[in-house]
Amino acid sequence: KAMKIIFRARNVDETLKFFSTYFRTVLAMDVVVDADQLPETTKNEVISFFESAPPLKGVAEIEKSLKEFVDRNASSSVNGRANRVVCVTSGGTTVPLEKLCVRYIDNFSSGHRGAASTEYFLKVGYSVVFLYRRGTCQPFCSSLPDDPLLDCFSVSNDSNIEVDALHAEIVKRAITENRAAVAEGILLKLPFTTIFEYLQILQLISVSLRDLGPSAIFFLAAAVSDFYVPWESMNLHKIQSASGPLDMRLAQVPKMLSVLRNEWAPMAFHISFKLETDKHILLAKADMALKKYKMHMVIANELSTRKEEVIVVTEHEKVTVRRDSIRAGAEVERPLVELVVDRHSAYVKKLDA
Ligand code: PAZ
Repeated sequence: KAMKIIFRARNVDETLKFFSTYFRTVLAMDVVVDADQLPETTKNEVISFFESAPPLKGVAEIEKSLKEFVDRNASSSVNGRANRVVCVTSGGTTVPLEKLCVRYIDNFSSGHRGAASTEYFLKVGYSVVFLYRRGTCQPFCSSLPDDPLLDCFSVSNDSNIEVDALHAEIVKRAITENRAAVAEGILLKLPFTTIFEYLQILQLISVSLRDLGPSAIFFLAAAVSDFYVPWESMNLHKIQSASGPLDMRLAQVPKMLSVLRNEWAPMAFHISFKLETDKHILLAKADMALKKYKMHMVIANELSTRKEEVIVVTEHEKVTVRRDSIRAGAEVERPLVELVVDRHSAYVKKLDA
């Protein structure tokens, strides 16, 4: 049975765990949290995160490419596209343990969700800034084998390199569609590795897209670390094992979702993701994120079933979106992006009215 619980909590996570052990599924939970009990996301925390972060490499280049991208896509007549832009984040951030980094903590994400969603957004007329973790899945490449260079190509008798007949179609499609999107200026790819790079580039993107107002979507599918080692307290050299067990304190990453939502791009349509392994707390956590960060949508998914279904949580509805299991090659990202586009259009229309 569904039950709506309203409570005042000191520790929301603990209380949620308590309820979920007694009731099989917590469907909705209105949480009233004392402001002073929340881990404070003050402007100062955010400022000090950025001030103490290592300088972002290639920042002028990134700003230039963003400016060109926005100039090209801000007008509604580009290739018949309706100035709709989405920033898709994809893959996991790393947390370096040393400045000259040998070891790091990683976040799980193959980047498939972000790459596949990018393809569908492009198909329905959006231009995409794809902020992705280096080495993770790329748009138009999901059908390629893991090691395309070694698996798809052979050296012929005359020492030319040829694509094997078996893979010719998918290789041709990956190359032509990717190059066409980049050349047309409707796909801008920006790579990151660390949590510092991710947040620094996300800030640059959001500030660049701010003038697009409600026409821009943030589709935040990347798995972002909650904890990190502040740069100033980080070892320069490789941590040595001779001094015994490692005792390290991780600081909390400031909750940038609130800053993105309220300051960096306040008019945009904001979608965050919530991944859990315990299905009993998934929806309540998604509900909580929706309210706490004032997201327009939170997309809830469980680790083991994330390729089959997701639940789209908004203020007014919870919609389960499933992969069409009858159609070969069907992905859950297709109906998901269709739903996002529908709700985004309604949002733009409402603000325009
Ligand atoms: O990248 P992928 O396709 O393997 O997985 C996608 C995902 C689970 C990382 C994404 O859907 C998601 O939930 N991202 C946010 C994770 C989080 O709660 O931090």
